[in-house]
Amino acid sequence: MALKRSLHCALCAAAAAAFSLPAAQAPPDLATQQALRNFDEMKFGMFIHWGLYAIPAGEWKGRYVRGIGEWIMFRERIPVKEYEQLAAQFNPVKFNGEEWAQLAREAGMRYLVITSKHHDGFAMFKSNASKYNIVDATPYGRDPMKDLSAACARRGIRFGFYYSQDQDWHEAGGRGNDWDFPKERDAQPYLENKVFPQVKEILSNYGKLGLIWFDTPGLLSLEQVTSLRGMVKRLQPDCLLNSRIGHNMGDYTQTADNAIPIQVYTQDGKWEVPATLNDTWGYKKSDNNWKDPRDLIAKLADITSKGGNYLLNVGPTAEGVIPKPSQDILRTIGKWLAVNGESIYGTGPSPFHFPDITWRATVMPGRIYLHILNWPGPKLRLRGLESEVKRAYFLANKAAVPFTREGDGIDFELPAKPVDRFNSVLVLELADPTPRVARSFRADQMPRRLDLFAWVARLRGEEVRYDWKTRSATNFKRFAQESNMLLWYPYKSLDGSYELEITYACDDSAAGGKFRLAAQQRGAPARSFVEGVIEGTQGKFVTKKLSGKLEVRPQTETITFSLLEEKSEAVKLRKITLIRSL
Ligand code: JFZ
Repeated sequence: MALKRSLHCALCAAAAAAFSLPAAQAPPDLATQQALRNFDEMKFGMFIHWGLYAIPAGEWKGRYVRGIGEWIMFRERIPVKEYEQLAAQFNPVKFNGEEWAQLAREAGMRYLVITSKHHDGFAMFKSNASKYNIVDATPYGRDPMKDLSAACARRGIRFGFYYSQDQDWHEAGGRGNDWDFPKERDAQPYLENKVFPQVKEILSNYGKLGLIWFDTPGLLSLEQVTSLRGMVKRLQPDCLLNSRIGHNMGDYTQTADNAIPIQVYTQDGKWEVPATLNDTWGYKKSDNNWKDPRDLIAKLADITSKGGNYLLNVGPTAEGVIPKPSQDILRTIGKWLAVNGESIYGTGPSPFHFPDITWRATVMPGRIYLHILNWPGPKLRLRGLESEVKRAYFLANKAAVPFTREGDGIDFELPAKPVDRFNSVLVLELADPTPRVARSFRADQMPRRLDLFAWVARLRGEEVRYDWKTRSATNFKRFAQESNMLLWYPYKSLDGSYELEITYACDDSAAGGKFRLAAQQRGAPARSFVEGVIEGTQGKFVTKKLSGKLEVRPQTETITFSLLEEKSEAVKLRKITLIRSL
């Protein structure tokens, strides 16, 4: 129980921090503004979680450990003295910085962020501030970050470091380790002796850094975070800082892990979605729940069209190898980008809101790219575009697409089969440099009936699955232990009282379980929720109205779907619909 409670608290602090917005007080300085523009153009980056946790790889003393792999020390309450011994075994002889950077390049990734020090406190670079580092404490005895940063520079890939500034389970002054150290902690000596010197090292010894990715801020004071930010900007004025530095001191916003805003989100500046290819960040040998490249390619278009960047993670093994399935997935995405990159890199977000999951849109001066993610059949109807369309053609093969204006929309005549099996990009050449869109279709106007599709939700928990064929999420196992659930992130786009519909399918034999739809606000213990019972539908998709209303406010962080009883874990949830009360 104690274990559970403190894990929960650690995650709470992390979750609260993820929603802090970038410093809005003063406009960013010129160096930061320019860096943000470059960052916005890149769209797609590689995240790498690599550390000692790759040795146990999700198993401790022969037992499987649930949860993300890099948290194993915390989950198992492994004493520092015991965990430290992993360093003596760490010998990634197969590491090759050129290969990693080359993979990022082939994937079409424009930047790369790697863990310099994760919560376990072990530095994956040569550090004079702490002997607990890869050069001084392992048989490997070399600094892989030297090779990797140089290999990235050679390929024009922006290089950045992840650094866990607050949590450090190896130090008494770091947050998180209450099994070795007293609960009372003095962060200042830890900051002065480890964090500040190490952050100075990573800023001084690896060339220009595109960004430093801080994480799970939690408990550092405003003064402490201010000095951390000041130090970074003095050493490298155009090094960006993410919002997980804490106290709104970041240059751009991090969403929660794998969390994508439901609609276009631009009013708080630039943001980035960190996401996994399976269910862990650090390597876990049993985790083979690989995401479908189709899903990742579609998510890249989804995120870009909403104004964000996508940071996709790989977890190399203790030998220094990026798992083959990860490599294959990334190269598949890279092939799509090699043909369709024009519709992603350097584009602006959609001028439209999204009525469903058929398409997404990105823009360049004089053109709209329609990313067709779910093939609609022989006709695609786009409503609300007032600009004259001069020409429409597929980016992949330049084949012209006939279209006619009809009422408030344009009907495009599509071929029988998608041009690309993942995302067929339709280019619209406009008479206007900036698309003119009728007011009620604009990105900042939500329709009265708004569908929240399962595909747009974050799937939380190791068991929940999304099925492209039925366009639904299922397998809500472990409802009590791990809160397997779907979460949607409205990011200020909703305000009001909403009636609800739910579209799902359930075999009669699995019917009867209670479910809950909830809207949760930051810092507010009371939340609005509506409950219902999953009724049998003989396996067919049906839409049912719920009784009760959901209160959603601009500051609502998440709308969630969860099952309260095991019974109906096989329910297939396609979407919930919010209908704004007048
Ligand atoms: C953090 C780390 O604890 C984790 O190990 C990994 O490095 C990940 C990228 O970041 O985990 C978080 C941080 C924030 C949230 C969730 C997990 N959040 O805000 O929801």
